[in-house]
Amino acid sequence: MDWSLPHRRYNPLTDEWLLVSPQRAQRPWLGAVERISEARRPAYDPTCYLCPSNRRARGAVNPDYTGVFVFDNDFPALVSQPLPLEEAQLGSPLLRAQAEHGVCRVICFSPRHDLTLAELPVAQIRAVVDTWVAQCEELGAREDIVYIQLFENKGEIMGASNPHPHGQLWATAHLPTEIVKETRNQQRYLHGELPGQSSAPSAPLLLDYLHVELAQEARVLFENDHFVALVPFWAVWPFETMILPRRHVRRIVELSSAEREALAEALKRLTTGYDRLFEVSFPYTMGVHQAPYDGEAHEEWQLHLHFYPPLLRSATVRKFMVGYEMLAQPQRDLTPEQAAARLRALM
Ligand code: H2U
Ligand code: ZN
Repeated sequence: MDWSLPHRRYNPLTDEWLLVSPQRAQRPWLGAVERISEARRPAYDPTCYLCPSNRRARGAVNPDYTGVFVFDNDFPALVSQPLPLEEAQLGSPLLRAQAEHGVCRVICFSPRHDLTLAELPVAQIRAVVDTWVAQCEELGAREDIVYIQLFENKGEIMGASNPHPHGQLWATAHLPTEIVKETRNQQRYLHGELPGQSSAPSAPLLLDYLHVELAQEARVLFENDHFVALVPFWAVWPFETMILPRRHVRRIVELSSAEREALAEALKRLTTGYDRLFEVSFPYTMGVHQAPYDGEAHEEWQLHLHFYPPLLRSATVRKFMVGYEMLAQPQRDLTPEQAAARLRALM
């Protein structure tokens, strides 16, 4: 196959296809140009609701914290008192609704208003990883919680409401859609039931995938003792990446101390590399995907992190997921291999 011609690629994690149109990468751009604010921020901002000792929007006062600080979101998308979870009776199988409840928390990565994850020392990123683990241990033990989504929305372009370095967690009583898809397809892979498989494999989908990528090298960005960063073969966003553990790890709570340290190093290296790409504090949505906390073993699951950055060709030109992509399927011009080559040189 000629990879410089239009083709489609399969995402086995979601059972979805992606259109790749490499010949189109040179098309001119007369559209929207983003404004990236690069003003230097103070280490402490008296008007920031995440800075230590400041008052938040609903009156709570932050402690004078020095490390990572977690609090219950003052404007949560979910409420935590368990509601009856039965289906509403709406008179048609086409009208389905269920009560949902859960926990929404904000995780401040550092007391420093002016730093990003990329700019924090590895020891502080390690403290963020340890906080993620502690939160999952606590919430994962709850009977009423089956999934914990850890994430960070970074940059105004991604809708982040405050530049103070922070992420969030939303923990829910139902599995969210992306996790349902990834669970189903990892299960199908382990049973040898994904399209193209002739027999059941001995390892989970993403562990076998990692070995393919390490052998082919074209999409690998860097490796350390316990993690590998790569541009997935089926990446949708121009500079989309994943971080994968080398061994079979289902949930973040299973990581050893050395693995947490290695994850912190990988996060530091990937985010600083991203910042060099367009010489701007690189916006993205990133998050941890892990097995449900529903009491099942989930041997099919492999822990991983997704980074979905919106920028396409410069600090100010972003990719839009509109038109054909909203109505039909995602499409990209730059190939994942081209993106990997550019990123690898910066890591
Ligand atoms: P984002 O920047 O990703 O929007 O995250 C900020 C979160 O902080 C957001 O979910 C919460 C918002 O509800 N928040 C508080 O909990 N308290 C506040 O005083 C302001 C913002
Ligand atoms: Zn702040």
